[in-house]
Amino acid sequence: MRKIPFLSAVLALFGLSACNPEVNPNAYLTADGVAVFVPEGFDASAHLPSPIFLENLNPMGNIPGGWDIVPEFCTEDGKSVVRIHVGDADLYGTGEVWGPLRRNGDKNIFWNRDNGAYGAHEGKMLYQTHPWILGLRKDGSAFGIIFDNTWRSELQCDSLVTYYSDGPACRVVVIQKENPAEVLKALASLSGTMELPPLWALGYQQCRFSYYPDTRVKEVADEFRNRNIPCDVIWMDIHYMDGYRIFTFDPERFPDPAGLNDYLHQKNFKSVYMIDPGAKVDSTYFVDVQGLENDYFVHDANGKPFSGNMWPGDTHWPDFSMPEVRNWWAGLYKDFMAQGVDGVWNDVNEPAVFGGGDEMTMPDDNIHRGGDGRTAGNHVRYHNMYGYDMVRATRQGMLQANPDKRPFVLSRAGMLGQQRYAATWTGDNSSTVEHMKGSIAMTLNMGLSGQAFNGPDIGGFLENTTPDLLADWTSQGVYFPFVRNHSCEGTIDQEPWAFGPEVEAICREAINRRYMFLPYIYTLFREASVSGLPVMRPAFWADFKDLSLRSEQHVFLLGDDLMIVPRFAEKTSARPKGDWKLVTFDVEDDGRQALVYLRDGAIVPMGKVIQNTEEYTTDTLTLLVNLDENGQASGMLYVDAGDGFGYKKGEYALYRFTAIQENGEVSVKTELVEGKALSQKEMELNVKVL
Ligand code: MIG
Repeated sequence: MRKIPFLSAVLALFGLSACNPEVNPNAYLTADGVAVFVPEGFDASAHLPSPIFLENLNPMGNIPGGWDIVPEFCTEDGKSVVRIHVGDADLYGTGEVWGPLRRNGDKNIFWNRDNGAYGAHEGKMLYQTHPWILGLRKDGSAFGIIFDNTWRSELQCDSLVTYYSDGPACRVVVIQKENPAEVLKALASLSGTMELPPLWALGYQQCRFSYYPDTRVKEVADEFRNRNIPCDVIWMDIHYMDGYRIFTFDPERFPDPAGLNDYLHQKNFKSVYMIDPGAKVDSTYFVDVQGLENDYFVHDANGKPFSGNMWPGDTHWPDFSMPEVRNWWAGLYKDFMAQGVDGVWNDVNEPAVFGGGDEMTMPDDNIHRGGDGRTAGNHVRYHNMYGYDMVRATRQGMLQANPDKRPFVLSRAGMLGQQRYAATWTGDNSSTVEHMKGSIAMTLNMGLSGQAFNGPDIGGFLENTTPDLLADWTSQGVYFPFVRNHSCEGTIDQEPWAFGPEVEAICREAINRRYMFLPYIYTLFREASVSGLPVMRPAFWADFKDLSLRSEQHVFLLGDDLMIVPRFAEKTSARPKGDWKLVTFDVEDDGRQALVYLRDGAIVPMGKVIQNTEEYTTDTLTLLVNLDENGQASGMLYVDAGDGFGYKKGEYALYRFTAIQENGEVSVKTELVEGKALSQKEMELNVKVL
């Protein structure tokens, strides 16, 4: 292990204190290329079991010589500090943050926060906590750093990475691999992957705060079908509830939720409903009554149920750190899902509290009682885990209610490890060009932080969108993993047709393309669920050694094979080298659609335009082929039922297509590489060589 004796001296030169570093913490290897550094006097009861990891990090040997990413632990001004020298590596990841893709010189404050327009703390303190850095050296080799910590903390990304925590010193896990893809796979093997979502969750989704009453929901759904704009999901925000009471329906606005859901299902829509964590303080309301009877709510410093102000007025918050509370919470979904609810949206689970001090949350000295090996602790320890513990209970409840359906949960708050339970979005952005452009880096960095399934509110949430913004954001947003148009209460309409035929046509065409690329996108989701690789990838993914791509944050890749160039970035972006070919469509270019390029050597399977995923089929496909210099190309296709768990029992097919050009003729071979053919018919393949 390398020692850094000169470091203190160098730091002193810059006026920084190295505060008596412990240069030799207890350190060991836990897997190939994965080292665990344990600070002296490590207080396991304040940290373990870790929410981040699937298993204990057991020792399997010593750290090999030459290991150059070595944390140094110390305390300073009452904070636990970790410093790590990372040289001139480019830094990425760090979860959800407003700022550049390349994180060097920037910071994160990990204290999950309701942060409208990313206005507070310059957007460095958002809704999620991923104390994680992906480092990429100039030679293309890579490392990952996990601060195994839930306590309030702060990360400064410089050549000397500095991490400050309000809690006792935490373990640091360092991954070293030959490239970033291998680092993300190692992260996934430690922290888990997203479970394969239902296919419908990959479709286009329409939301607003809020569609009500139920007749308005039906109207919106009908508009999509009448106008031939593909759509899979309509979202129900808080106004469907009876006085903001979770697990209830407003008797006037939504008198017949099962009927509404039937209506949507008949038109091949799915419904997603919001469930917030807080329960209205109300002695006639079953959730509050049960929670109080069983002492399930978070305690204040005096050991009494804490109450604060939220949408329902006076509110209690379930203590999700307790296993019995999670079981109770899971059980609440049974009757709710039985109304024909398809997906669940867990919002404000930072938890946000109106009037809750500077950061709009509960007091630091509230008590979470823990369990399952976790000791009781105050809010400073449990805050960043609150959403995590909530959504794992939600997922469990959905599985109990519908054991044969893949749960779809969307969560606003998050924590590294939460990719196992829920998808996420980037919270309350604004309808501005700046936020549209910046949403690309945000979504990319979440993908580089283990959370493949995420995306922004397309069109922008706060403030009125504009025709141009909606057109441009939709045109690029359809290539994000999560594709949902959403806007705030009080803003003008933001549906694809809201601004007349021209914008509608642009949005329709973009959404059509989402659906045409679904065979490829679903294959990428499956890959992400197995390996932990992101669905949406930064441009530098095309060549880890190409230094010109390290800061490119507008052009991005979908998987390895498609490059997406938003129109605003057409002339200003860095592009990966290679013979990428423009994908053409059967319609005239409207000048707004993001440009899509196919990598040389790649085959991407495409379907026809469909109106929703109920119509999805892989019986007939177009294979887009871009032959490499040797006249060859290949690509993959994953096929399964699109929902349910048959795939876990082998009910899936993974195909490899290989194209070869010989004597001017291109022939394509299809091989089943995993699983089994699910259809009797052979796929009808139309080959389109670009
Ligand atoms: O306090 O449910 O980020 O998407 O529309 C605001 C209303 C609560 C915040 C979410 C937003 C949602 C809104 N919610």
